[in-house]
Amino acid sequence: MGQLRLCLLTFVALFDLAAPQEKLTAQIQAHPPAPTPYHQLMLSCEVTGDPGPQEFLWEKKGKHDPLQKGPDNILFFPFFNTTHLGTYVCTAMGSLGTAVATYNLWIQDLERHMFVYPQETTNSHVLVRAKPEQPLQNFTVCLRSYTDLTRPYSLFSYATKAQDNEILLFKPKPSEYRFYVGGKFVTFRVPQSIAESEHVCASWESATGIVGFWFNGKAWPRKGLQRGYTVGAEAAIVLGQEQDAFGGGFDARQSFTGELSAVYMWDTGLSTSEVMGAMYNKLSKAPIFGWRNFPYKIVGEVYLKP
Ligand SMILES: *[C@@H]1O[C@H](CO)[C@@H](O)[C@H](O)[C@H]1NC(C)=O
Ligand SMILES: *[C@@H]1O[C@H](CO)[C@@H](O)[C@H](O)[C@H]1NC(C)=O
Ligand SMILES: [Ca+2]
Repeated sequence: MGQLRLCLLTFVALFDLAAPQEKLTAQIQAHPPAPTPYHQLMLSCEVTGDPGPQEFLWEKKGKHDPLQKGPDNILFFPFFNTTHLGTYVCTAMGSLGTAVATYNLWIQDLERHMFVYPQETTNSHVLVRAKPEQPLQNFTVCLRSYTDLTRPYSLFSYATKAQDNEILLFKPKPSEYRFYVGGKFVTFRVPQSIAESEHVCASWESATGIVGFWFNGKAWPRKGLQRGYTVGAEAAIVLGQEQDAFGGGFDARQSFTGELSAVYMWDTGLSTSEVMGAMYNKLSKAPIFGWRNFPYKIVGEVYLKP
């Protein structure tokens, strides 16, 4: 009897040891998510599964010496430049074990490239693989387009699960841009150009509801929209199709054909001189994502061409 009890106790103890413990995991995150040359950049090593004190070892692949070791989970670059590109490894050591995370720090400089949408389709688009870290009170979107379409088309479609037209830059006809925030829109009339590319920026500020619009670098009279609104951060961002559902619900009759380039989004407003900079891919503010580091996925028939 006593032996059985001992046996049971042993069994319980063994079972206890084998019980699944939360595993220590690490992940590296970049802030801002799209690194911009000559701006500051932070890589943070985020650990889950260990509340205790930790130590972080930062290394770069191909470099012999460790970059940093200590309790700091942040690797800081005051002026990020191309010499910093490469693969970074963070080893987090805690009371519950060790976890390793890697991060590929890259820049795809698209300065002389554009997305070409050769024909009307129901599905072809570019999916932007970055989004704001937090809901937006301010933002600016800029891009350049070149098309001979005269029917309506969508350039920049930012949908949340709650609102498919959370942010939308839409051209209903050649002489008009429509800019939506939270499902409501304002209209900007523009000169009708033939065989000319058009650069536009649109900005919005929640505190006043003021919408800024720049056409080929010139500021248009400001308008107002959705004062006090907050733009959701959990977004599907699509170039060249209009979303009527989160990540889908496209309509070929609103699809874009032609060329698209210099796409940028910031979580701030811009001045006219900053808009002019964006026209030439010269930035003075780090964007959420931008043409100099544009994480994207092509779906269907869109080509990246010089
Ligand atoms: C990049 O930054 C490092 C400092 O982190 C500096 O020594 C180097 O000169 C910079 N390179 C360029 C090309 O700006
Ligand atoms: C939004 O912009 C306004 C005006 O420039 C500024 O006062 C405010 O702090 C900004 N809000 C955020 C969350 O950045
Ligand atoms: Ca829509």
